[in-house]
Amino acid sequence: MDLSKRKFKEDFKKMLTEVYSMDISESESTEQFFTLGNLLRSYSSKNWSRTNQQYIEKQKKQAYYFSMEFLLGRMLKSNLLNLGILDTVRNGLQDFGIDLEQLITIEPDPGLGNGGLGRLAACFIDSMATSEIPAHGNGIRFKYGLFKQKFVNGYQVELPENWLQNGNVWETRKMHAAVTVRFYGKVWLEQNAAGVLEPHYSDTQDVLAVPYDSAVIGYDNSTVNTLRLWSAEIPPKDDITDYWSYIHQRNQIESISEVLYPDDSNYEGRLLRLKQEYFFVSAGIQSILRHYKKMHLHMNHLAEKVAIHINDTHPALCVPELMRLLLDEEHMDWDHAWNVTVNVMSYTNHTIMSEALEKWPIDMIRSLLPRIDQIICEIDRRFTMKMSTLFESALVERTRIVEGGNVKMAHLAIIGSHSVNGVAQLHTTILKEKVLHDFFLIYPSKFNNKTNGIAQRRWLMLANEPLRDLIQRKIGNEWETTPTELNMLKAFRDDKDTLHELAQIKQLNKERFAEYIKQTMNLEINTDAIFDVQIKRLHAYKRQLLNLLHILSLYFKIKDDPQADIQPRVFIFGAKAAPSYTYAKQIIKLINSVADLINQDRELENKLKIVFVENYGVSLAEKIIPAADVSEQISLASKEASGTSNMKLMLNGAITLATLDGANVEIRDRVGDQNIMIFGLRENEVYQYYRDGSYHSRNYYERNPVLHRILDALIDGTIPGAEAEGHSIFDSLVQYGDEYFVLRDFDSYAAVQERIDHLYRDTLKWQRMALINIAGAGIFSSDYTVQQYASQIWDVSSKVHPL
Ligand code: Z16
Repeated sequence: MDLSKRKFKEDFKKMLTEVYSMDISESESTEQFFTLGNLLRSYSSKNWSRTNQQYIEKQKKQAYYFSMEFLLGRMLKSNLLNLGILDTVRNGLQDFGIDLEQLITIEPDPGLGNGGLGRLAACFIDSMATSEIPAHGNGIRFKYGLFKQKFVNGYQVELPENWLQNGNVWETRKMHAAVTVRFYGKVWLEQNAAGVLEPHYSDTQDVLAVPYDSAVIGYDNSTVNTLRLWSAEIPPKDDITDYWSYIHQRNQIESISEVLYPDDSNYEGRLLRLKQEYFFVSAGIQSILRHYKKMHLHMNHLAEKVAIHINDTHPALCVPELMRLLLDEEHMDWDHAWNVTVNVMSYTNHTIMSEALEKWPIDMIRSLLPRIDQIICEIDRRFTMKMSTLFESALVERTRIVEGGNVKMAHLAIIGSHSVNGVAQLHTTILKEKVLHDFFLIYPSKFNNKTNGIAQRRWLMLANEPLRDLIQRKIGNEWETTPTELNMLKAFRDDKDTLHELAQIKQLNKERFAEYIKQTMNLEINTDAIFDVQIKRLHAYKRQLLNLLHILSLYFKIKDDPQADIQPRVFIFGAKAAPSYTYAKQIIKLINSVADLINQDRELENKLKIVFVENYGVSLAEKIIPAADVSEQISLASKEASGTSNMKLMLNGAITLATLDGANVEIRDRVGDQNIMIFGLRENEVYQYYRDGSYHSRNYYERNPVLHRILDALIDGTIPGAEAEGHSIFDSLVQYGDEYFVLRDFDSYAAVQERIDHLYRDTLKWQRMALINIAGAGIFSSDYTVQQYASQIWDVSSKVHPL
């Protein structure tokens, strides 16, 4: 948008007096932040209503991204950037003596997600608006986001994240758009006057779903889409007979949108979680149908105007809920309703980890959602009947929805969708060949790949302004909306000046991060050291332990020979563990104890440090990623569906140290073997071990002296404070088979770590690799990913055409 500094300053002053009756000199950061937020809302409001108007006028097909999680991160700077007024506002505020970077920290980081899946949804809505795709987000307005992590004596402690405490400046409550969601009760079918069976309900518990809308502002265009998050409230009543039971009921209802479940790739079969899933699914679909009806088109044509995306199985009840509405409210017959539903729905699978697969006891669904239960059973019956004529009965049994008293949500999502996609090439191949092979035999054409992506606006333009400036000076700014243009940087691969500048920028970012660590953790880190970063949820398959064992090997190397020629390293960890995931919490404690041991050892001064940041999340990622030299992507091959921090770190010039897992494979394809450090078992080797059962981790302990010593350190008192954890982790690796092949991959990992140690000493060579990584990262923009969803899955329009 066009905005002069003078106009902005006038607007800002005016808004401050109007809202707070304050002069700038009397105002504090909080008032200034809310003033700026409100001003941005007013700047984008015209485009917001115009966007919606145009969707209606042109009867545009719209996509709705249903996701339990949207891990947005702070929105102030992002909105300023997308509106094209970041510099104007920064300068204007400066004239008032206000520091934008300080104001930014006033905004709470809305952590409405666990990790990759939620952050992907946030990158997608940014990219959809930027690519002018008519698509919106639909989710839950959790009162409490993902818990705040504290370390107490090295142990993770969880505290509530009350992000709404001071209000959310970006949202608008839309009371007129509220809908009712029914739970429990009895349902029966009765013939109406026309002889049609209609459902009747009694004793239901009704919940009012109230939407809160936020603007999703496109970058450098006039598209403003909507993120609609639902809040659960008690329906208005004018006949309250028992006050206390009313209060009780209100609390019960409000608990539905109270808190995000803190499990990443792990399923918790709680009733409240099932309520959450149905709540936002039912509210979202009712609201979509309400909107559709304004166009006065027949319900048979719904799929021409509406696409609904099921992000992982959490919203899989979309399938029976749309069926319910089409059958019961719109009086469609089953076959037409089913045809419409399958054409509307599409589903993304995000993991092959079996513990993540949602299975709900059919009895639980029957009591909570009696009508949905009937519909699921009918879908299952028809599926089984039809497939029995086409496939062997064992395959049909394996693919049924209702089995062993449980509803398999992935099966429901696959059967009820026209598209099923994985999130990286390797992941999609594994789905087709292994995990979902039965379904691939039944529905080969449903399966497709959409490799994940990241929003280069947040992860480069905002997080790393010095790098953005350098790129702009070298190749202009075409890449901001056509990210593969970053390829042009390759022309500078042998340009010493550019490589030196790149090194300087990395150094600056490392110094900034070191300063932050000094301030927040009172820890000094050597900025000449290699900053080696592993930031992701704590999960055994991601193998933070492999990283830690290698750190211990360096520790012993230096202790044995204080003069050892080792390039100094700072190992940076950021990770939250699910509160119920005991093993992951033990690993956190162990890392913290090793950090204490190493960080306090004067002999290791400047050579080895461990920084385990508390409360890792989007805001911290924005500080860490630009300062990273090495990107640790070391999951056991086949287990990480895609990974997305791998892409963010690459885009910021870190060198990837990786197994050939998830999107790492595609990163390798982009940059070539010389510019990435690959190690470890390949996916087929892992599966081979599964088949022949020939992996015996104890042999690695017994026959590898280096490993032997490291593992002994876990149980012989070398690491003070983590005796119990050390024993338990030792046992998991040596005694109980080492499920994720940590010991098997150790040597190969240590070997590439040593290569990194040597490579880093040649700054030009290192920066040449960094540059090739930055140049090759454009393809991993979520702009391309959503453009492919738009054209290949949703059939909705988009500005830029896919590659
Ligand atoms: C999640 O973050 C992911 C998978 C899942 O089943 C549940 C959650 Cl909360 C992650 C994958 O682990 C990761 O590999 C992938 O990059 C990310 O989803 C986005 O697809």
